[in-house]
Amino acid sequence: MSRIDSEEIRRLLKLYFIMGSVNCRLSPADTLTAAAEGGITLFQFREKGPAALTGTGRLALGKQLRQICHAHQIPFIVNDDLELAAALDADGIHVGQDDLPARQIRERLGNHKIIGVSAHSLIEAQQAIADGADYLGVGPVYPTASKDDAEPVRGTAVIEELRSSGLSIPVVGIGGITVDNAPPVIRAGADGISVISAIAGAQQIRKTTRSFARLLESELAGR
Ligand code: 3NM
Repeated sequence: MSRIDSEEIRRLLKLYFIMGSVNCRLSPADTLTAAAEGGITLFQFREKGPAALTGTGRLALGKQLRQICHAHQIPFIVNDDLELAAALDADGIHVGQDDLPARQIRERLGNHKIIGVSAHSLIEAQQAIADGADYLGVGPVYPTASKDDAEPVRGTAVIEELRSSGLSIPVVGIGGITVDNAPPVIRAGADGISVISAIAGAQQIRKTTRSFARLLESELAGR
C-alpha cells in the first residue's frame, strides 16, 4: 500500500488537537467530543506528565478517545509510544527527536499509517524527511505551559526557513497558539496549527474550536 497522499495530510493538519487527561478541565471524553463537534481535523492522544494515566488506565482511555474520533471521522494519532499506537491500532504516531526514528517506525507500522516528527531546525526537518516522515510539527512558536521540556521559543522563524529552503512537506505549528495569534503561523507557511490548552482549557470548547476552524478556513483560502 502506498503512503498517504501529502495533500490529504495537509488537509488533516488544519486544526490538530492534542491532549491527555492532565490537560482537561472536563472529562477527556467530553473535551474531545466538544472539540470534534467544533471542527478539529486531527487528534493526538498525548498522555504525559507526573499525573498521567499508565498501563490499563491509559489503554482504556485511548480506546475511548479513538472511538470518539472515529465516530467523527477524525484520524487518531498516538504520541511517542509505538507499542500503544500498535495496541490501539492508531491511524498514526507522532514522535520527538529523542524517540525512534521515523524509518524504524515505518518498518513496524507500514505505509498506511501517518508518521509525524517534531523538528526544531532545518537540519532536523531534513533528517525527518529523509527518514520518511509524513509531516513535521514545528515549535514552540510561542511560550507554552503544556510541555515541561519545550525548546526555546522560535516564533515563526523555523517555519519560514523550511519554506524558503524549498521544503514542501506538510507542516503544523505548535506551542502557545490561540485564535488571536494563529494567523502569523499560517502566513509563515504552516498548513495548520496544533493546540492543547487553547481548546482543552477553553471555557466553551465547541465555540472556541469553531472560531479556530473559521479563522483557519479564511487564512488558508486561496493557497
Ligand atoms: N510540543 P499548548 S509545544 C506538545 O514545541 C508540544 O514541539 C511542542 O501546548 C513543541 O498549545 C507543545 O497548550 C505544547 O501551548 C503545546
